Amino acid sequence: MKEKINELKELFSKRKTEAQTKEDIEALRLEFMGKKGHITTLMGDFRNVLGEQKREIGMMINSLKQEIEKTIEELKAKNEQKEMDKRLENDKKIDYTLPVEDGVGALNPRTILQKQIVDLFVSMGFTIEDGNEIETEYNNFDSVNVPATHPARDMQDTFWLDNGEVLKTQTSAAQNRILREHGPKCRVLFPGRCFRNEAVDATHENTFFQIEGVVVDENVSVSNLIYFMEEMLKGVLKKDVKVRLRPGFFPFTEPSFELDATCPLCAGKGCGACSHTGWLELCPCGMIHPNVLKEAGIDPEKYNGFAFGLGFDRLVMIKTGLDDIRHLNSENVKLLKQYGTKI
Ligand code: FA5
Repeated sequence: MKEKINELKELFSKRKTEAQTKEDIEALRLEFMGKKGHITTLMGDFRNVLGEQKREIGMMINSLKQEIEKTIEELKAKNEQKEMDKRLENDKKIDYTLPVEDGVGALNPRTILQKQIVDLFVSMGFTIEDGNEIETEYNNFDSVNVPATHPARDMQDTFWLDNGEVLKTQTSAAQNRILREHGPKCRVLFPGRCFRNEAVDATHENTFFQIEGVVVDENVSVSNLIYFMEEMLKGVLKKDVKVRLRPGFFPFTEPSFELDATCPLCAGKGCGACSHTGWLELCPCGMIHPNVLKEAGIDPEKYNGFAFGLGFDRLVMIKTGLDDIRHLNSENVKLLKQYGTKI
């Protein structure tokens, strides 16, 4: 039996030098460790060893088995490293500076539209600010007059983090911070990504974009709001558009409105896109609620203002005729490039 073990040891030494590829190593493993392998057979024979020899032979088999297992693992690791080096060496032969056949991606139509809107508001004296994507519950809800018990919270179900913060549901989440920083005489525009726990369809995404604007001063009126909205839409749609306000409800504005614009596709005559009404619902807005001003340290007796929150994924759809909002979050570069040219 001892002789047999030594023979196997020598055989393994010879075989291991011949194992060059992944397949060779696997064949070697099966030859020695497989169900019908040499070591399995040896273990079977071991049952017949008697008395005193049992301990010594048992130790020899065990030591051989461990050596084979260890060597096979080492061979595998060495081989993987060799293959990785080969792949890296081949990669070096790729010239990443050569022009790509299909071109190099494109700006998302949303990004192009955001830049146009931002430029328009800058020309009207607005400062541009950024908002956080993760917000405190206070900023997203309480600071804009939506306490925990307010039913309006149900309309903006969102993703909550373990620490009690939320993925912001609306750009209005930045209102309190911005009003505190800019004080009572300000015109600020703040675009941002918003998140809601939505049933996704052609016009609803769980991740979408809004552009919010606030103007605070003495004697701000609804006419001022209409003026800025008309200017923005004329600039973006490159058409003469009229706007109208319908009553709406938001806890952070009073009065609140839904702003409609004359349909840019039929110039208000009525078509499929506007359900033959001649109007498109575009942008919720209103006069900032005194509680919101007070919460931001602004005296509502002396100052007032308006705010609007434009969902601009939908404006992209209106402007380009894109039929499904989900394309805007897709990786379909070809389609996004094509629709980007329509902005
Ligand atoms: C708001 O989010 C308010 N914060 C807007 C506002 C700001 C009102 C300031 C008054 C003053 P609303 O939930 O309606 O309101 O969303 C505003 C816009 O975001 C919608 O008109 C729509 O264009 C867009 N929007 C909302 N939810 C989604 C969604 N799931 N997918 C795509 N766009 C959405």
